[in-house]
Amino acid sequence: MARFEGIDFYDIDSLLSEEERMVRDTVRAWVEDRLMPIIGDAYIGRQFPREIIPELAELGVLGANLPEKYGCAELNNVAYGLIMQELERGDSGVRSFASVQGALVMYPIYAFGSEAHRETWLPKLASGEAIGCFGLTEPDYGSNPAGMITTAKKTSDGWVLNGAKMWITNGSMADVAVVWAQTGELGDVKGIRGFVVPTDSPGFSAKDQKGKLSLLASDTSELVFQDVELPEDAVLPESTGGLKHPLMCLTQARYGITWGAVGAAMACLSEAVAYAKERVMFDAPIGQKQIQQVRLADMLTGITQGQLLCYRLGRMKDEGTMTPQQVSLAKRANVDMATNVAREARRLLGGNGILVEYHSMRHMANLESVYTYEGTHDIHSLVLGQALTGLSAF
Ligand code: TGC
Ligand code: FAD
Repeated sequence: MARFEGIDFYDIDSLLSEEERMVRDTVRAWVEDRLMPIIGDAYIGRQFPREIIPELAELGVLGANLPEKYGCAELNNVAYGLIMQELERGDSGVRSFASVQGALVMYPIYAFGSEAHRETWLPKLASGEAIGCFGLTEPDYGSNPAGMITTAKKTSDGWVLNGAKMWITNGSMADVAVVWAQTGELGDVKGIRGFVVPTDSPGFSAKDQKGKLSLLASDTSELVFQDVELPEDAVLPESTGGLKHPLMCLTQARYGITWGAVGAAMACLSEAVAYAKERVMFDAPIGQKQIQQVRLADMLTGITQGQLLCYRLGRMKDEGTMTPQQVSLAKRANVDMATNVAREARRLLGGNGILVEYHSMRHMANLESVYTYEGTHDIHSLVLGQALTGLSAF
C-alpha cells in the first residue's frame, strides 16, 4: 500500500503554522512506519499494542496541550487536534488510548488537582511510565451520569469508595484511575467529586470487557470498588461543581474525537481511491464508473466539511471562545460523517473490504463505538436542540 499523502481539498495546510504542520507530519510518519504494520494483528488479536506506549510518549502526544512544566509538549489545540487526526487515521483504539490518557486523566489532574497531584502524576503520565483511565459511566448510568451510584464516604482520615464503573478504556492496564463518585453535599460542594485512585489499592479490581465486536485493539474494562480506602488528599480539591467538572473533561476528549474521526475517514477515502483505480471489472477500473465516483465525491465532501469544522473549532479553543455546544455539533457531525465514509469505502472494496489487510472495515466497526461513547449521537442532538430552543429534552 502506498504511503498516505493526506487529503486536503480546500488547502487547509496553508492555514496551519509551520509547527502545526511539523507535528502533524511527525505523527503521520510514525503511524505509517510503526503503527500500520502492526495494527491489523493487534486488532485480530484483540490486544492494545502496549509496545507503542513509550513511542507515543517519545513523540510527545500524551497530554500534548498541557504545560511543559509537567513534562508535556505544551502545543496549541490545533496541533493537538492534528495529532488525534493522525492517530485515529491508524486506529480509533490508539487515539482512544491517547485521548483518555491526556484529556480524561491528565486534564482533570491538571485542572482540578492539587499541585502535589500534578507533580506526582503528570510527568509519569506524559512519559508513559504510568497509564490512566477515567471512570464515569456505570452499568445503569451511561448517558445520564448524574444518577451514578458509586459513593465516596468521608471518614475521619480519608474516604471509602464503593461501586462499579463500566466500559472503561485503559481500565485493566491503568496504574491510576480518575473516578467520579457521589459524596453527598458537603457545605458548598455539590455531590459528585473526582478521586485519584491508584489501581493497586486494596479492594480495587478491573475486568476485561469480553465479547466486543468494535474497538478490538483497545482495553475496555469494568472497574469494581469494594471498600477501597483512600487518603484524605485522594479527592481532586477543585472538583466541587457536581457533574460540571466531569463534563468539562468530556469536552476536552470530544474535541479530540472531532479531529480523530476525520483521520479515520481520510484513511478510508484514501484506501477507496487507490482500490478504485486498480480494481478492474467489466474491462475498466471501477473508479471509472459513475456510481463509484459519486461515492468518492460524497466521501470527499464530508471529509472537507469535517476538516473545516475542526480547524475553526481548534482556533476558537485556542482563543478561549469555544463552547461545549460547538464541540457537540462537531463531534456529532464528524463521527456520523466518518461512520458513513467508512461504510461506503468498505462497500466499494467489494469482498476484499471485509479483510483485515484492508482498513475500512476495521474503521467502520471502531466508529460504532466512537458514535456511542463521549455522548451518543442522540445525546448531542439533544444538546443542540436545547441550545436552539432553550428546552431540555433529555
Ligand atoms: P446539566 O445540568 O446540563 O449540566 C451540569 C453543569 O455542567 C455544565 N455542562 C458542561 N460543562 C462543560 N462541558 C460540557 N460538555 C457540559 N455540559 C454541561 C452545565 O452548564 C452545568 O453547569 P452549572 O454551572 O449550571 O452547574 O447536566 P445534565 O445532568 O442535564 O447532563 C447533560 C448531558 C446529558 C448532556 C450529560 O450528562 C452528558 O453529556 N451525557 C453523556 C455522558 C457521556 O458523554 N459520557 C462519556 C463517558 S467517558 C467516555 O465515553 C470515554 S470514551 C473513550 C475516549 O474518549 O476515547
Ligand atoms: P444508554 O445511555 O443506555 O443509551 C442507549 C440508547 O438510548 C442510545 O441510543 C442513546 O442515544 C439513547 N438515549 C439515552 N438517553 C436518551 C434520551 N434522553 N433521549 C433519547 N435517547 C436517549 N465511559 C467512561 O466513563 N470511561 C471510558 O473510558 C469509556 N470508554 C468507553 C469505551 C467504549 C468502547 C464504549 C462502547 C463506551 C465507553 N464508555 C466509557 C461509556 C460510554 O460513554 C457510554 O457507553 C455512553 O455514554 C452511552 O451510555 P450507555 O452505553 O449506557 O447507553
